[in-house]
Amino acid sequence: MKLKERVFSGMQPTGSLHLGNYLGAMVQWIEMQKTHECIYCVVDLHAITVWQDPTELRHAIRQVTAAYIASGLDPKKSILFNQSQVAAHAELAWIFNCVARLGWLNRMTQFKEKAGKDREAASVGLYAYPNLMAADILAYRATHVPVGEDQKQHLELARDIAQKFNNDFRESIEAKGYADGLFFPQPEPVITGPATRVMSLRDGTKKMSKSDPSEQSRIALTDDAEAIANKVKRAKTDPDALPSEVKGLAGRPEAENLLGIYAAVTGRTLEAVVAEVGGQQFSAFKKLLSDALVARIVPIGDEIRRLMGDAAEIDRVLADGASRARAIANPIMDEVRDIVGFIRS
Ligand code: AQP
Repeated sequence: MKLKERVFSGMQPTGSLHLGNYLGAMVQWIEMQKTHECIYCVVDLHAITVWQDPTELRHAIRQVTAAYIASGLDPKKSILFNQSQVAAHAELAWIFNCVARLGWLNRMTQFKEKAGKDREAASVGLYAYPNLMAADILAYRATHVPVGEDQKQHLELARDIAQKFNNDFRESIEAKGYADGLFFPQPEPVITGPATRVMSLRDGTKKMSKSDPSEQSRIALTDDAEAIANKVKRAKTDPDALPSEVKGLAGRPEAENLLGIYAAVTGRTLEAVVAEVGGQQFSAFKKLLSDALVARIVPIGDEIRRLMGDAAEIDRVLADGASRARAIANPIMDEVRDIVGFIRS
């Protein structure tokens, strides 16, 4: 990829980040900051699409920021801030609410999953969530979005919104000197983390998630060695020994998930770890897995706790990031206002 490209991504401060967030997205974020201009956001506006206690939300915003830094994000190199400090996100989201079609949003599976049976009681924000996500990315005209597999559908919608905006306002866009009518880029998903879909430790068919009521379903980045060992020990398995070939994982979602996690945290392929542990019972393999997780995750948790000891410093990092983010988004938003036909002073 060329250096001109711009990266945007974010995570919700809805609780402690977990192994899925880390392996599905964060590892890729850290990789991309070596080669790209990167903007990484704590998406607090997204978080309030479901109820958040204000005191807990403030804590979670700082904790997710600390987790970004503890995982290897360099706030001097990358731009790191919380979404609500940059008004462009909410403003562009409103414009996109008027560009996106109801039929497009009706197809979003995440809304269906999160709203559950009582759709009438879900917030309007939860429904319009993908429009805000498109605004997050396009307010910076970002070209690449490193995410886990579950965000693929939302990214496709962001691409549709960019294209419809470019088509709807083609004349205006060309009048501003964009000869090709391309104001917004088509943002590309980068779904290449070491494990793009980490599953629950309690059910190999369900995504590991912050909002799962069972703490046992996920490894939090703040878990200590004992908690990690216990969760791995209690992780759901099946009665058979581990297969000695990858194809032997078919129809065994828990085995596939645990081996996938082991491969990802030790930086190897699934084939390589199957060759190492094939034929073992789960009990022996779980010891290896828990040692590998402890070695990788516990130092991150220790660093999160250290950083959380200085809330003022975290707030300072967020303020600095927000001002750098505004410097990119504000001129883009001025152009958007002109393109749409608003008057500005
Ligand atoms: N289980 C997962 N495996 C791989 N990647 C994952 N991501 C989330 N869960 C997994 C990726 O982490 C990034 C941030 O996600 P988010 O916080 O914005 O919200 P989410 O996708 O809805 O994550 P959660 O943990 O499931 O949160 P809740 O429970 O609050 O909804 C994204 O790139 C996502 O793909």
